[in-house]
Amino acid sequence: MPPKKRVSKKKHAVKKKITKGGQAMASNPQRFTFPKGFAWGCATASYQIEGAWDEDGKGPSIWDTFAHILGNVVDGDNGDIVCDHYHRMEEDVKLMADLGMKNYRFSLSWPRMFPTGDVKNVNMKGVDFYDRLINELLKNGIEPLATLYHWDLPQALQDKYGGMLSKEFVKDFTAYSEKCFELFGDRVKQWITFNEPSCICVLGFGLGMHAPGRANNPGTEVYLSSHHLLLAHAYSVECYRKKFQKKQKGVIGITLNAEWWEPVSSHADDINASNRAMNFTLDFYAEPIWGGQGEYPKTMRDAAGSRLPAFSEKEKKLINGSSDFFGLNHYSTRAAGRPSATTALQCLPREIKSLWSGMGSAGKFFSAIKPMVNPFAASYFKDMDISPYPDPAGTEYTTMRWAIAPRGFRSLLNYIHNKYHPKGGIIITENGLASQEDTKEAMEADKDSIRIPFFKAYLREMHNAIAVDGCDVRGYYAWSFMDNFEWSFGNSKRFGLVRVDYDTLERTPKPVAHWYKGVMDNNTLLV
Ligand code: GBH
Repeated sequence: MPPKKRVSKKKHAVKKKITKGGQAMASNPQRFTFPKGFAWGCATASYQIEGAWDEDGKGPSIWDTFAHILGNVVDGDNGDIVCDHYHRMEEDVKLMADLGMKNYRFSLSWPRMFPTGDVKNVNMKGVDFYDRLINELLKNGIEPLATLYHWDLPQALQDKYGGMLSKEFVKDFTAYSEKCFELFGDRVKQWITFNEPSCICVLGFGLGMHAPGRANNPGTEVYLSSHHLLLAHAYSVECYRKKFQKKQKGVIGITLNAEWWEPVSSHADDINASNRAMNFTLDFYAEPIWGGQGEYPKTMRDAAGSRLPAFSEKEKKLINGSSDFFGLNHYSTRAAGRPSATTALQCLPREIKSLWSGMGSAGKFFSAIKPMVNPFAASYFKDMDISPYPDPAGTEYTTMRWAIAPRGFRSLLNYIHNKYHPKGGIIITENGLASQEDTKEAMEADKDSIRIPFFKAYLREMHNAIAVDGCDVRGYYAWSFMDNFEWSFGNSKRFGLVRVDYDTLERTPKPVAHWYKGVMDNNTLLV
């Protein structure tokens, strides 16, 4: 057991359970059964696991380029090999089946199949890989859920017209998605267009922390890239619905990421700030799709003015209702309050300062915050106009420095359910944690006393949201099947249910994987 942390008893009852829960099961565990047909599984993404970055005709993606530049990723790690899933796919699917997976969410690498981004130029070896993966999954009784875009844009399209900054992206993405429906839609019945628009646009075009690494014009490029992304999503969904859905009988949607933002006090200004934080992160992408009007949140339109492009009447109709379910990735909770000079600079993901100082890339940090502190520069962060505040005393963190706050998960589910009532329900397409407690010795001793309590607490709150609050949640995918390339953090953060030894590439299920199998097999959580 790790040393006990300071936890204030009254305010953090749930957290107390986390530290004490451990492996030890109470003699009379409580049973929490999920709705019939609830979909359980796990998730990965192409660039994070596949490796084989330039093999068999694959073209480079913007993440290949970004990771190959020293100073962008911790320890100079990259996705060249990582888990080598490309060469070990059959073995990995077999392990998934052994671990009781019923559903598997993976992503398709656009440049592996279409090296220049153009669908007229197809790389059959890349197509063949996903063909085999899908067949292998089905053979093992695992239902595939395919994400079309999990961040690895063909570099060729970035070079050609600036990627998502250009409206040309919309038609290229739509054409790419159509090809995927054609190629795989006979077997893939669940599609996600984009994984986490907010990460793509805010981290990629606002902070430069993700590919394509831009931070110079966060007052325009965050909005422009988001706008094109949403249009690409809407046209792709229209294509699926018009040409494929009736015959293939699948569903298509999008996955948004969101922290739950809590007001730091009950003061009206702080409550207002926490609402703005929700608007600028989640509602930015959710309102156009589920808000009924096909429009961005009013707070955002007011703050950004003409820097936030407007949808035409035709586009509004197209985007409104363009998702058959609400895909949600959720990891943590933060506190927001009215802007204050001393906390303004914290309006960054919590981990970012440690990231850039740890890499000796202090320069990147300063260039990212420059537009925020320059009174003449426009910035998405200034438009948001809030300050994040420190977490409540006693908060525990994962190794990403994200607060462990399971109750925020329940609040977020209620927020989405009550605000949007998404048809097709909410599917948790990612939730999980990075923890360092994964040495072989610890695992052999079945000592994973951080991950299991984390999942227990989060699943418990998801059950509350469903059974007590009436939220319509239909599925849950743990992030991630195995340790993998954690973007700017490289291989240093381990999110896997399965451990990967990056020297030998050996896979070893962590204790949490066996525990999770029990939950999935019985559709029931024991606490
Ligand atoms: C997901 O993104 C990705 O889809 C996946 O590829 C990735 O490996 C996984 O999660 C784990 O990171 O400082 O509290 O404001 C994660 C989205 C965006 C979640 C930034 C945390 C900042 C936390 N993340 N956010 S906070």
